[in-house]
Amino acid sequence: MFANDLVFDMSLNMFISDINGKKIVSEDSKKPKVVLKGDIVTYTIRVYNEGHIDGHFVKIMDYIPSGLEYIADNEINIKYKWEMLFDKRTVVTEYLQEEIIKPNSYKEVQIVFRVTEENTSNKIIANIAEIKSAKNEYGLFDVDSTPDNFNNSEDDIDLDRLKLQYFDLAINITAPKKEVVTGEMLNCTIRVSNNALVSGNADEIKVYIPDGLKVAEDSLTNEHFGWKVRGNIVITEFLKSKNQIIKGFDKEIDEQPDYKEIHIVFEVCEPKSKDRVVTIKAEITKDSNEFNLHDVSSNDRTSETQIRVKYFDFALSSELINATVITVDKQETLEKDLALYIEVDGKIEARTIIKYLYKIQITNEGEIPGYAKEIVNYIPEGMIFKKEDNPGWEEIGDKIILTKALSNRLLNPGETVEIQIILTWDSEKSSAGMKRNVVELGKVTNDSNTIDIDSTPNNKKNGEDDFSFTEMIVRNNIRW
Ligand SMILES: [Ca+2]
Ligand SMILES: [Ca+2]
Ligand SMILES: [Ca+2]
Ligand SMILES: [Ca+2]
Repeated sequence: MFANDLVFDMSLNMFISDINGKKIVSEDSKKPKVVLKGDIVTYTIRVYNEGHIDGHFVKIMDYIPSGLEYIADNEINIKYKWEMLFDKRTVVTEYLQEEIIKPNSYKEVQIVFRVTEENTSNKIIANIAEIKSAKNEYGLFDVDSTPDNFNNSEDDIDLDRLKLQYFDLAINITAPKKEVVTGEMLNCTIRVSNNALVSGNADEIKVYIPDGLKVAEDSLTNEHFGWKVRGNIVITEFLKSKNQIIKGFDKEIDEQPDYKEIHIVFEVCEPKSKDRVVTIKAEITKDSNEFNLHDVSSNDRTSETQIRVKYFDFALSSELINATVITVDKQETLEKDLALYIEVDGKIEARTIIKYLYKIQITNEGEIPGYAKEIVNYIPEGMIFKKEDNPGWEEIGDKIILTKALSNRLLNPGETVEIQIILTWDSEKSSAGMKRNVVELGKVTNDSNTIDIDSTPNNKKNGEDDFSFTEMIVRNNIRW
């Protein structure tokens, strides 16, 4: 043997050979093996002789990573004579101490650990083994590595990796629009995606039916997805079936998480809340997966979306514009303030007629276009409605007149429209005193049948914004 043939070169190779008694045959030996907490993992460690002279007195060490627990009473560990060092983080075996490793051959040992890491992340656990010492009869150093120096660029150290399994579904509910009107059908989308490695099902989805929505009856969509109303909630098990399994998400392979989508159709109804904001909340209430793992994060198992129900609000106001006082010998028009209080000559021969002109304004103060189909005017006692003065108005009862003049006039939000009415006071037929002319919206409509937010048509209720009155005084000043 020549001097330059005296090459001493030992190397180490480690690989996971068994998980829970099942032999691991992997094409990609360095791809992490997925495990669960409690799994029993066996590593095989081989020491190769890549040199030209025998190797002796080989000791191997294993750096125990966090997440793995060394099992002292395991029969493989006993067989291979592993000893825990004082640091409790390293085990060493002298099992190969008596063996001679010939050039171009190897000897192996095994070591067994239990996985103690929780199934709450895709944490990688790397177990590392290194040659602690190796000798030869010439007292030579290894040509390319130093034992027990933890240098991962050398050939006397190696590792293999585990990856934790975990389960993580997430739900997301979306509405097709943010602003709705009553009576509208709202088709909401619920997507359940799988953010973790473990495949599983969202066995039960619950949606809380909010004030302002009801589950649409006779909806084929709701029937298809099997929604069942239970009081204030609506539930489906549509995603429970085998063909609705949501595949696990492997960040190294998949571009995006797998998901399944279902739909629910609501009908918008008048909300009770003042802000008319409706919050729809969906929740994954039951799930399953092959390992019976708990979902790691609870915050994404519920999802909320908000919509706003637009409001309808018509308002009416009226005021006196002027009054024209007509006597035998003169005609005079009094502007508003003067017109509110008029003294007339009470003598029978001094017959006086007063024509009161009012304006009535209707304003759309809401968010929905609509129509003022009917406007009602209650004529004060002693005042007279003359059809010839008011072509758009009809008498519909004793001292009640009505106009449909605006019934085809679409009033958009923010818009105001004005009409007029003339009422007559006649000293021959009318009494003196305070006169109160009352006007109210008689009927309003809109395409969504949304009711007015703060008033009811034709209920004659003082204080509502669709109700207005003007008080005039006529004083009959009798001078005989
Ligand atoms: Ca070496
Ligand atoms: Ca080394
Ligand atoms: Ca109103
Ligand atoms: Ca009213």
